Amino acid sequence: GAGVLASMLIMSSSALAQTVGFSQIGSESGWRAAETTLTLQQAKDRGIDLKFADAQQKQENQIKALKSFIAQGVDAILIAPVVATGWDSVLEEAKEAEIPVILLDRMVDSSDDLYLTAVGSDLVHEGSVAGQWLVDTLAGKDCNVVELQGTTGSSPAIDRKNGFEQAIAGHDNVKLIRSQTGDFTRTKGKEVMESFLKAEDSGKNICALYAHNDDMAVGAIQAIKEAGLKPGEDILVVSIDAVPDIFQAMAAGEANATVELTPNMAGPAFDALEAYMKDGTMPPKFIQTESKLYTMKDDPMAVYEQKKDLGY
Ligand code: GZL
Repeated sequence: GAGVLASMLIMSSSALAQTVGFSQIGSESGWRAAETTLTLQQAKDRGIDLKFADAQQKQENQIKALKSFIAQGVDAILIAPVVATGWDSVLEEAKEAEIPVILLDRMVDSSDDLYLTAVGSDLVHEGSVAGQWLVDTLAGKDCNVVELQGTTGSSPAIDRKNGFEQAIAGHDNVKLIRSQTGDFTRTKGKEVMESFLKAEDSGKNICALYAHNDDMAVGAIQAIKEAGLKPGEDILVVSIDAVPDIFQAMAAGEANATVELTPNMAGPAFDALEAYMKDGTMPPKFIQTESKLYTMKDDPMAVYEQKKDLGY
């Protein structure tokens, strides 16, 4: 009867968001693939109808996806914003439509009243951890470092560069001699490393590589080997993400250190969304995930075994 129908309506309106639009950057790295796997799994486990849109690393595709989610009248939006700028107008449209937006793993320069919360790591800290590891490992030895940056204009590329430079500042033995974007991909990482090696006396002038993610490092390791040098020894390799393949490289002595980034951004995001949808609980504007340094001394094959089936 009417009573039952009414109670069902009340239940459904106060229940968790039923439909969530997810604008994902693409599948540029193993880490990104794992984040997608975990987000889809978490939505399924929580009974959320997730509308998934892959932007192939193009901002205009993300903006199109958000406009479409708004037109569909989704209950909430998740987005991993490929770059930090250019979001104000579409985020204002979502706000107008009273659709909460949650940022995953990258930040935007828009005012924080245009999103419910952002879930991610301290990207500057990650760069500092990588830089400090290199400073400590060198122990005063002179070292020319080359850097593979992430996607130009993305918050990880900006922040990881800044963090690394903060850590090596004041250590004149560590010199950053070349820095260029590898767009977070293995292919570009290999290509750019090849150009660095050619430009630096076939790599004899390079002592270390800092890559903003493991995928670019894995591509660069291939280039270093093809140049007849030993990655992990002739050229130290430090990067970020802690994907399974970097642990295989470490076990082979071809990579030295990585800073872990959890791919589980959706867990904290959906928890915050649930609380907000249930009774309007406002989450903090930034929900920080942990970063952990792994080196080749941390039993890399054991870590590889733990991570290899997590959807990377
Ligand atoms: C960082 C995240 C980065 C990963 C890369 O929070 O946005 O994007 O480090 C991915 O692997 O491309």
